[in-house]
Amino acid sequence: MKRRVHDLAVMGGAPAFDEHLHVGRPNIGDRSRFLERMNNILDRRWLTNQGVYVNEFENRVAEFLGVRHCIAMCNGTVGLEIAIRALGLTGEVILPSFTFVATAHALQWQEITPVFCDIEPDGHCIDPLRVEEMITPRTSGIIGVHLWGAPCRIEELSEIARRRNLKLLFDASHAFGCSHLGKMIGSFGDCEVFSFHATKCVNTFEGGAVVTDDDGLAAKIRLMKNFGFQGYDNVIYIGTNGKMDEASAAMGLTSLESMGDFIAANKRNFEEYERELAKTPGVRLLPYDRDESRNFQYMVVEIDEERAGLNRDELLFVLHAERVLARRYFYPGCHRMEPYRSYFPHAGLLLPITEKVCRRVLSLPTGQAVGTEQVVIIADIIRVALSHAAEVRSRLSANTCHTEKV
Ligand code: T4K
Repeated sequence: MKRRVHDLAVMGGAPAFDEHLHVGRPNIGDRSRFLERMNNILDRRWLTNQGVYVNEFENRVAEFLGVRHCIAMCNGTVGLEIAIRALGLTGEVILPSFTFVATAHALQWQEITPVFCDIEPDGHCIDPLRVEEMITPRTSGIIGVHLWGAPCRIEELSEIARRRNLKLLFDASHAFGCSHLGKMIGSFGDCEVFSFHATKCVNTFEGGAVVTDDDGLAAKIRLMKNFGFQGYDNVIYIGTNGKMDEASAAMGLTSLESMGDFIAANKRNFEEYERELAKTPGVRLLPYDRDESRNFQYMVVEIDEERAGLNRDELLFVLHAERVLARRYFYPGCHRMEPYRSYFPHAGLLLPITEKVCRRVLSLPTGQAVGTEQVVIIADIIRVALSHAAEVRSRLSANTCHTEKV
């Protein structure tokens, strides 16, 4: 435990942990069940191309979400790219800048202009009031991102999309297992896209899925993810290779079976962080709706420098020195990354909340690899550092603070 400021590693103390503690350590389900499935794959000699496990995974996901169609993908980014193309998006598409860069890249990759829109300060999702202002004659759609697993303002966005005749796609990469008004995220908008990357609550190593209730759209997406093949030798559509393989689906099925345990571990960690940090000045934990299902996959705090005494980057440095590899998800915002910062150098002028939130957010380690004892230590480091902010700051500035990866 770090009881005194001089116990902190940045002040000369020993690091709190022997090994690095990561954000995004994968959850591993029942190992023997996974290996059994891997043996079955090898026995069947059917490794990819819509195998038994991919079919089963798609059916289980669709059933769990209550949607008609789930099309498994090799990753979430390709899922977004295919969904964007299948929806016929062109020209400009409105999306938040405060997201993982894949959301913007999936558009730009197809030479569709991402138009960055500001977010709401509380939940960090796209602000429907700002969306309306960004619509031009070239706008063909809106992409909402259910950031941290909390839903966007789905009703308001759906109403705008309907009234302005725009397509509505949700990037639900963070929201598997989360609900909105009692309905699982997955059934909103024209379609929704999940990521099952290793760092997600339910993972398939690499993987993703597009889910929809629209039969025609689903048929198109299915063709597109398999080069446009309809039966042998017959290509009826432009397509790409977006297929999930059998090993990924085996991991996905195993992961789904343990999802309850994964979420319970995340929730337990969230509650521990909440108990430990609730009264720490300048540290805000994002609120969550207790009436809805949440996966607690990301443990996000906002650091208000004025009240905390240290800024987010100084605190990040303190944590890294203790071997706690907290992350600045999603800094600095897509609009400040290439190629967007060159294309739209003034985008930030319309994104005041994004700019502010980007400077404040910190993602802390959680998931099954992190226990409550570790959470208590991490919270302790934060509290001790902030309650001696002036001393810590002067030590950091003497050592010239570098906040990049350690
Ligand atoms: N939309 C949104 C809103 C997203 O958040 C994402 C992905 C996507 C779209 C695209 O979906 P995918 O195409 O990825 O399916 C990571 C993930 O790679 C990415 O999937 C995720 N979002 C993003 C938020 O986080 P990086 O660049 O931060 O990854 P990296 O390599 O720094 O790893 C993150 C941490 O996880 C590290 O601290 C180490 C740890 N880790 C990672 C892996 C892969 C492990 O401990 N074990 C592992 O196997 O993007």
